[in-house]
Formats: sequence, C-alpha cells, structure tokens
Amino acid sequence: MKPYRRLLFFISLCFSCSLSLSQDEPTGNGYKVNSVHIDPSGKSLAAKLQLINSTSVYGPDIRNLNLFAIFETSNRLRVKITDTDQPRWEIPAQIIPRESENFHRSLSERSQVILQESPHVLSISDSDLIFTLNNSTPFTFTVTRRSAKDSDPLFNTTAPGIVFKDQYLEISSSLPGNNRSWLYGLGEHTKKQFKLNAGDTYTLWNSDIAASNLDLPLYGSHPFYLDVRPGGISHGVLLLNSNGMDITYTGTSISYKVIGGIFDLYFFSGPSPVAVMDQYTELIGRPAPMPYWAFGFHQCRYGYKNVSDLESVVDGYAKAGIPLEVMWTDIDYMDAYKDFTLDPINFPVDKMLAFVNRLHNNSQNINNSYGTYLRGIGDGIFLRRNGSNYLGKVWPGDVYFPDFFHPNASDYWKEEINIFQKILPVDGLWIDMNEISNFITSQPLNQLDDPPYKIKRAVLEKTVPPSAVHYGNITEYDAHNLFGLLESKAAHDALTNITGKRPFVLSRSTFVGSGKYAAHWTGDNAANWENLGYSIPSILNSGLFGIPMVGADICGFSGDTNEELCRRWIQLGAFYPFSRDHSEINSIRQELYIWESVARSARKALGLRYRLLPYYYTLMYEARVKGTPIARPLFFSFPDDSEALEISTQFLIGNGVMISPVLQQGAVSVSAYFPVGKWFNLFNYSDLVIANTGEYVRLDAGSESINVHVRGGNILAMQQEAMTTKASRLTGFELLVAFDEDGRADGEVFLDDGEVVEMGGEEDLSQWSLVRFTGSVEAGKGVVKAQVVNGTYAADHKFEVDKLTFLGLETTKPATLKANALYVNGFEVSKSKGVSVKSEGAGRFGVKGLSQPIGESFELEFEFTS
Ligand code: NBV
Repeated sequence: MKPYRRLLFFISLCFSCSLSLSQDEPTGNGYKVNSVHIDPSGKSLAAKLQLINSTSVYGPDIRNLNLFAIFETSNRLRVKITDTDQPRWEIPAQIIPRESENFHRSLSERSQVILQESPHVLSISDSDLIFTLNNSTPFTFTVTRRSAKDSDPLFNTTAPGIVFKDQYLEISSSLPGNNRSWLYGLGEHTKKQFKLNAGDTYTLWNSDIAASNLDLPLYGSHPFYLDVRPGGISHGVLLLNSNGMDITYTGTSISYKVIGGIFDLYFFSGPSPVAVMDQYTELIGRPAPMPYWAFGFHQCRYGYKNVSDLESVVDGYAKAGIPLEVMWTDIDYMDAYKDFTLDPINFPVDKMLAFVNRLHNNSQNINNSYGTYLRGIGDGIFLRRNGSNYLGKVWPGDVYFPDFFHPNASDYWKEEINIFQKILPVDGLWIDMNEISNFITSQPLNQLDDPPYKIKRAVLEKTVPPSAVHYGNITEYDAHNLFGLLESKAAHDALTNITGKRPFVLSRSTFVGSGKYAAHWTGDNAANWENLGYSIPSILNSGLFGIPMVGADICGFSGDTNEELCRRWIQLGAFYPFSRDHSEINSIRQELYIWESVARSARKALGLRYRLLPYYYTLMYEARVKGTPIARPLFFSFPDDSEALEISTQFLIGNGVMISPVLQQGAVSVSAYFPVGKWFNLFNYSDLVIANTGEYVRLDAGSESINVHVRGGNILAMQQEAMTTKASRLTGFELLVAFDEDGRADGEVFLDDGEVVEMGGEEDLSQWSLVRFTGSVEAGKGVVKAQVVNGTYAADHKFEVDKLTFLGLETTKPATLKANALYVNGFEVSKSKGVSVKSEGAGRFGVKGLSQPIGESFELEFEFTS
C-alpha cells in the first residue's frame, strides 16, 4: 500500500455615471452634539448628533444620528454611529457575535438627558484607552492612550467631521506620520511590502482579480489595521462594516469612504502586536484549529487529466523521496464543472475510490439530472433578483448561487456534502470563486447596482449584481463581502457534523472572522520572481486578519515556472503555514520531483519543516487560543526595533524561528536582518549570528539552501522527518534548547491526535496535552524544566523525548565544552545504559537515548566545563 495520502475535494461556487466632485465641494458639513449621557459606571456614553448643513453630493444626509461609545472589555472600545430614526444594515450578530447590542438600545432611550461640559471623556481605570467626544462644531472624537498621555492620539477624527448618507459614509482620522506610526493590514491586496504605503487607497470589495495584480481589491475584505507607534506600542482599529469601501492612507491620515451600513469602530488597546491579535480575535472569532495532516506538504494542479495522472504524481513524489501528504483535485474531477459531481470518464467514482483507498463498496452512481440543483430549487435556496432566481454564468454555464442567509441553506449544503461524502469520502473542501465570481456582468437595475459614490472597483463587475436579494430582503449590496465567510461557515459546520472530525476548509474569499472556519491561500499568483517576494506580505496579512493557516501557490500559479524559481519557491514555501504547490492548466508541470535540484531542495527544506511539525502544530494551538499568527512579521517578537517594522522579505515562524529566503534570480547570498540576539542556523545548529544590536548580515545562500535560524531564548519541540505527518508523529522527540545571551530559554508543545474537533477542549482532558519548558544556564550548570499543564494524552500515548540539544551554552564566546553529568529528577542518567551526552560543537552538546516521557513533569540538570 502506498503511504497514506489525502484527497482534497473542490467546490467551485457554481450552480447551475458617476458624480464628479469639484475640488472645493465638501462631501459633508458634519454634525453637532445635541445631548450626551454618560453611564454612571463610566463605561459607556450615548450622544445624539444632529446634521449641521446638508450637501448635495452622494444623496441626502441623514439628519439625526446616535453615537455610542462603550468599553466592551478593558482593552476593547467600541464606537458606533448610526441613524437615530431608521434601522440600517449592520452585520447580523449571528454572523459575528457582538456583546453590547442590547445595551446600546437601552442607552439610546436615556440619552436625551444631560449635556455636560465639553469635552466628554469616557475612561475607566482598568483600560488604557480614553474616549473623548469634543462638543465642537462639527463634533469630533479622539481615542488616546492613558499611559502615553502626551503622545499622539490613536484616532482623531478631523474636520469637516463625519458624513452620513444612505449610500455614502465618510470618516477620517489624522495620524502622526512618518516614523511615529507604522500601519499594517487593510486587505486583501497583493503588495510589494507589508507596511502600508502612504498614498495608497485600499478598496474593499471582494473580487475575482488574480493575486498577481498589485494593489487591486482581491478576494477578501478586512477593514482592520494594526498601528505600531514608537517603542512598539501597538493598537488595532476595525471598522466592522461589510459594504464596499475605499480606505485612503496618506501617512498623516486615514479616511474611509463607505457605500453603506454604519460606523462601527473597534479599538484594541494592545499594547503589543501579540496582545492586539488576542483582543482582535477575541471579538471576531479565534482561528479554527487545523488537522495535523494539514501541516504536511500538498500538491495540486488545475489540469490533472484523470485518475492515473493523479496516481503518477503520487508515485513521482514517492520515488523522489519527497514527502507528500495531500493530493488535490481541482475542478477537473467534476462532471461538466458541476459541484458535487464526478466526471464519469476521467475521474469515475470507482477509480477515485480506489485511488483514495476507501472503497465503500456501494454501487451509487451519479445521476444524469443534477440533484444538487433540483434540491436547491425545491428548497428555494438560491439568490434572487427582480423577482426570480438570479442566473449567472460560471464554469458549468448557467448557474444559480446558494443564499447562505436562507435558514435552510446550511442544512441543504450539509446534505449535498453528505451525499457526495458517501460516494467519495474526501478529507477536506476547497471553496473557490466565492467572491462571488461570475463570468457575466449584468445590466444595472437600480441605484444599488450604480451607487452615487464609485469605489475603485465597479460593484457590478463580474459578480452577482448588488441588487440581488438574499433571504430576509438583505441585499447583495450590503452582504456581498460576506459570501465567502458564510460559505466557509456552512462548509466547516457541515464537515464537522458529517465526519465528527476537525474539518479542513480552504476558502479563497474571506471576511472578518473567516479564520474561525477556514484556511486561505493567497489566490492566483504568477510564476515569477516578483510574486515570490509578494507572497511574504500576503501571508503576513492573512495572519493579521486572523487566518493563520495560509500559503501562496508554490512555484507560481499562472505562467511557466522554471527550475531556479521553483527551487527558491519551495525553499520558502516549505515554511508557509499552508504549504501547497499549485499551477494553472496552461502552464508547464511543476511537481517538485520534475527537476533534480528542486527535488533536492524540497527534501532539505521540507525535511526541516517535518521536523518542525510539533512546533507548527503548537503554534496552531497558540493561534487557536490567542489569535497569534503562525507566520509573523519580525516586529511581533521585536516591536521596539524600528528596523524590524520595515522588513517584508523575511518572517518568523512563531516567536523565534526566522526564515530569510532568496527572492532574487541568480542570487547566492542574502542580506538578512537580525534583530538583537543570538541566532543559530537550524539546519546545522552552528553558523551562529550574534547581533548585539539589530544588524544586517550577508549570509551564504547557495542555490539549494535557505537560511532558517532559531533565536536563543527558544525551546523547540521537534520530531524526525518522514514521508508523512503520521510517520513523523510516531518518532521520538528532540528538544532543542537554544539559550539566549542571558542563559534563558522557554517554549511549549501541544499534542493531541490531530483530528479531534477541538484543540485543547475543556470537556475531555484525556484528548490532549500541553507541556511548558523553561531552561536556564549559569556558571557551568544548566537546568531544563518541563511543566505539564495537562499530560494525559502524552502519557497515554507514550510520547517521549529521545534527544536534547543545547545551543548557546557559553555565556561569552563559543567554546568546546565537556559534559560532566546529567540528572533527571535528581537521578544521574549520564552513566545509564544507552544515554550519551556529548559535545557536538562549540557551545553545544547533545543528549541521546533518553526516553523521558513528555506527559510527566521533569527537571533535567546538567553540569559542564569548558
Ligand atoms: O479551479 C481553477 C482555478 C484554481 O486552480 C485556482 O486556484 C483558483 O484561484 N480557479 C481559480 C478558477 C479560475 C482559473 C483561471
């Protein structure tokens, strides 16, 4: 039997004159404060706002507004501004649960009472944020940081104040500018650099635009940014709004021009980037745990011809000795590109079943009439426009689109997946084209299809028209950006329910909160050197948006790749959280075994990735509980290093593993930035870089190698490389203890079976383990402690540490050391049979043959002399 692989199944979402403004004409004249009520607890404030003067552009102004400000938690401030008299579109709380909805309503009833002296300050003692409402004409508000009183405000709305019309909302804040504020986020866009670029406008309207295009609105919408101020003091800002918008960042200001909904702003106080992510994902939903196998290597291509083509790829990987965990099928497997069907000629069910080695021996077959369509019609599940189902065109030809707002939609979707699952039990779902992509652009029907303010993407273009309606009369105009999120949720819930296991869903389109349900790939990049580089900002952005399981198409999707590019791409891509090679039908084949040098690079880079699987998986757990991205910008670990804030060509995996890839054709060295610390090459544990302050170091990067360093201060739990994640999981553990300049290190490891639905669930403690490690070394004596937070799973499954490697033992310069004695829980083990303690080079020694259970707390002491 071939090594166990997985088959991923693909669902493509297919069922069957602008006003010009003269320079000086304002879009609005702002509002004044009519009344303010501050709750006696000091936690919330409600104000009535009144329009000062109307303007003629973009439609009539809304006259009366309610403003609420509330500390929802000590580190989260919400500022919501909406129409006093008419309900308006807001993202339903069932989609993204919010806390203070009812509270706002009750406050608004009381808010006519007091008009205190201006300014009105909202501050609570346990929050670092302060909200100030200025009773100026027009009114403005600011958010400041208590602990940095005299520093620049975090958010500071500027004259002429806000504009609030039915189809046009505008709000701006001044920013302190260059070297006093660094912004990241606002996506999804492909960008040359991670840091936002002054002068850019970010349009948010989910679009099927290839990721190879710089600075255009891509598949997802995330109106969230992280703002880092001097010293690394960070906060986050979310405008929770699903309507189309343009966000312009000038460096000294940010302004939002939104075509609907309300202002619902959230401020997250940080003060570290990691804390902002914790606070942000606490609101929008923590990232979905991914199955262990999903961290293996994936191979995909649009254009695999038939089952034997798939088989030959699997064989190719096996022969080349390159690990392959997941084999994907793109739309090619479908019958005339219809969801939930199999092509009876090239991908017949029997061969597919044999291929995935899970034959259920039932004689089910695909029916000629398209059941998914018929059942959808029966349930009235499709999106409508102008009184009938809206007919679009995608791969199969004429199609209808399921309406995930319909109360029966998730059951319908589950049933379709279930029916298919019974025919072919696949391991995951890939949902593509869910922006929603449409091959046709319909004629405008009304003002929704042709809004007065034109965001920088025609809202009608190649999508379902904004005038289409969802269940409950929700217009596509308002809900467009939510489609991918809702489909991800439906697919995630369906898979969990059907399989009883942790689901894997890969979605192209995303919105705020998508990470709770799905992984993401960055979309259709191109096989060229520029796109190799862009992949770093793109994956870092996804992490910032709360979708840590992300990767770019390795070796490039469109256009022909080449040996050198593919080699450099697998060297980098082996370390993406989601590592998948994928290419387009018209491009040459690019499986990693095709070129010898690529194969050698793949074995090397993926070999290290597989050794790091326990580390990646523990980072998945950290993402699950705290929202910290798996792939992080350097400044997440070094927020006060202003150079780190600029780096877009390197990234960190977790806290302390740094990837410094070659991104240029022909280069055999790389200039890598090293924040302060001791950095050890992870391939050979030596080639130490000691950075006394942050510094650039030129590193060799021969054509088949990539630089990966671990920073002193980290303890990594590693296992042995293997051809599958399952085989690797069965090998003994190695603890890599890399001491920092102060002789300290820490780390942790999370273990479970890799597919139980929750990660670290509270109900059944027998299903997982978490162990924390700390280490210190001083004057020839070192100690490593393992503190078991929950050890049941590791103990039951007899996970053991076989090997320990200590790096950076010397406190001054690297020296060859002699290990004298090793004790575990007070017993000397260095003389025990099978245990060896040896110097393995300058400043480092290795312990082998240990058999120390991970599920039990232990204390390991060692003595050495130089
Ligand atoms: O299904 C084909 C492709 C897929 O391979 C790619 O990853 C998606 O982003 N899909 C887009 C449809 C359009 C291909 C031009």
